[in-house]
Amino acid sequence: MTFYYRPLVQHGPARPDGALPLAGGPLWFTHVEALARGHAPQVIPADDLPDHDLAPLIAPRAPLAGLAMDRPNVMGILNTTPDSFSDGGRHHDPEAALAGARAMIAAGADILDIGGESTRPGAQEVPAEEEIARTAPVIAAIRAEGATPISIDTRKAPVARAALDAGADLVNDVAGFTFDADLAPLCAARAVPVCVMHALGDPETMQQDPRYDDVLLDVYDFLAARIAALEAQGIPRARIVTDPGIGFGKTRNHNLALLGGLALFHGLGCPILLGASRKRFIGTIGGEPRAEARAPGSIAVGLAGLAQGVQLLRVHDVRETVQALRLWQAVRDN
Ligand code: HH2
Repeated sequence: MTFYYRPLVQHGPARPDGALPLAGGPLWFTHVEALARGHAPQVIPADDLPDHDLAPLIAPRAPLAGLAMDRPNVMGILNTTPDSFSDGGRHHDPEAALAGARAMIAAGADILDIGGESTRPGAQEVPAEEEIARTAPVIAAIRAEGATPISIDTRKAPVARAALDAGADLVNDVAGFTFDADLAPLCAARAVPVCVMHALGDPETMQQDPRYDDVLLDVYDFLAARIAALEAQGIPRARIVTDPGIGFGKTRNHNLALLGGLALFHGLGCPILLGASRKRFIGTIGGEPRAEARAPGSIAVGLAGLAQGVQLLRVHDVRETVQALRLWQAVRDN
């Protein structure tokens, strides 16, 4: 039987002797929830864990793209697409994209994620040349103005290559490096960090009745296998970020199960990225049909992620998220 261990994450000064640091950061835990397929979960002392299961939960994470991973970082979303689900068309024009980037940096974004292909449910594939024309000039223009780290959100090697040439620092693939066999070797050769995300199926069909045996454990196993594959292709674990892929082939209940169990993914030994911003379940549960009005629900979900030690929050509403994050940290550290 395979066991999976979810640290029961806590914070604050009432820290018992022997409490263990979560991923080398300020959050800590003394107990874990032991999970196994087909068995009831059990809470056990963290000291009872085998060393090889405990080590990745507590080891400090290396900085990525110049960002410290012992604290939360805000990743601002800049979609240079005409059709993204919440900000489609706003940053399609390169001048508007640059203005959007400047505004996010001024609002406190630690890193920007530039995308040129919508991956909303039902979206169709964009040819690589079109995606390059949308993203590379914007990346070059942002890079010309300063050193803020830039991530390219693409599934395609030619798009990533053009983005890296234009000054991007990280490659974020919503297909978990399963879409284009040339993408992982490119990232290995350029020695850049990557984000590997879980998706069930492709954007065109992924929301048509997604099913899992156990969503939390299935996504964990997928990410573990993808990380092993990337390592075999020359990308060390220290350069990999993981992401459970909220909304990618998931029902509302799947999303909630992943959000509740997020801390499990620290067991992969990589920083965790959470991308829930403005997604459909926030509208459904929060009663807000307009994607652009979902900042409050998105922040609530983001803070729940931070309480579980997530290191990167991918958000549309940078100013609002940065404000919430500062207050959350101030209360936590008081
Ligand atoms: N979500 C979207 C796109 N890229 N990357 C990661 N790592 N994680 C995510 O959750 C994620 C992602 C979808 O959101 P958005 O970019 O706002 O919309 P669209 O795909 O329609 O452009």
